[in-house]
Amino acid sequence: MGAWTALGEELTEQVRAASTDPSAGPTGPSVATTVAAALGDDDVLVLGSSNGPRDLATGLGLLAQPGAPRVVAGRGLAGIDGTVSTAVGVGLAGGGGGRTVALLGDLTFLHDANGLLVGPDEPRPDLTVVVVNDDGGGIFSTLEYGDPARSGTAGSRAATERLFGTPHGTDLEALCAAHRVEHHRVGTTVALADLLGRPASGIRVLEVPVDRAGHRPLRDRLRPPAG
Ligand SMILES: Cc1ncc(C[n+]2csc(CCOP(=O)(O)OP(=O)(O)O)c2C)c(N)n1
Ligand SMILES: [Mg+2]
Repeated sequence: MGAWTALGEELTEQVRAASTDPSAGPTGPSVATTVAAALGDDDVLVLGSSNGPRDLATGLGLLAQPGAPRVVAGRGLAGIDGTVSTAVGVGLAGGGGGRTVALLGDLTFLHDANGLLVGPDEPRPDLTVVVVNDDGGGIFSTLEYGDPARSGTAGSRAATERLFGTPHGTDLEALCAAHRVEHHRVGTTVALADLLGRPASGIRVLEVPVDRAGHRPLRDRLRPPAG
C-alpha cells in the first residue's frame, strides 16, 4: 500500500511538472491537471467520458487536496452523448457558486455540439468547455486496438484507424462561430492556465490540440516499471 501511494505521488509530480513546463506540448494528463489546478472548491468540473477521467486520475494528487473542485460525471454506460448539454445544465444550476468548467474529448464535444445552441431568450450559463482535440477516439489507441504487438498488417492498421480512430478534421472554431460561441485554440498548458484564470461570461470553448499518436507512448512512459 505504501509503495502504491508513493508511486501515485511520483506520477502526480511528473504530470504536474509537465503541466507547468512552457516548452512541453500539451498531453491529456497535463491538460486535465492544469484544469483541475485552476479550479477551487466552489467550482464544478464536468467530466466527459473516455480519456478525460483517466487523465485526471493520473494527476489525482491535485484533487485529493483541500480546495479541489467538485467533479460531476455520468455513471453507468459511460456514453459520450449529451455531455455539452449536461455541462450547460450544471452551469445553469450554478452549484457551488463558482465557475463551471467541462473537460471533454473532441468526439464527445461533437456528439452533442448542438448543446451550444441556446435560444436568444433562454438563460445562458457561464461555462468554459475545454476540448482535448486529438482528432478522434484517442482512448482506443491505449487499449488492445492500439497495441503494436497486435497491429497486424498495414490493412488492418488502416481499418483500426478508420473504425476506432475515427478522425473527422472538423473545424471547431468554425463550429463555435456558427453558434457565436467564443473559441480559443490553445497551444500550451501555460496558455490554458492563463485563459482559465481570466473571468469569462457566457459559453466559451478552449480547444487544446493534442497528437493522438502520443497517447500510448506517454502512457507507457508514465507506467511504473513492473515488479
Ligand atoms: C454514445 C456513445 N457512443 C459511442 C461510445 C464508444 N466510445 C467510447 S470512448 C469513444 C471515443 C471518444 O472520443 P473523444 O471524446 O474524442 O475522447 P478521447 O478518447 O479522444 O479522449 C467512443 C466512440 C460511447 N461511449 N458512447
Ligand atoms: Mg478525441
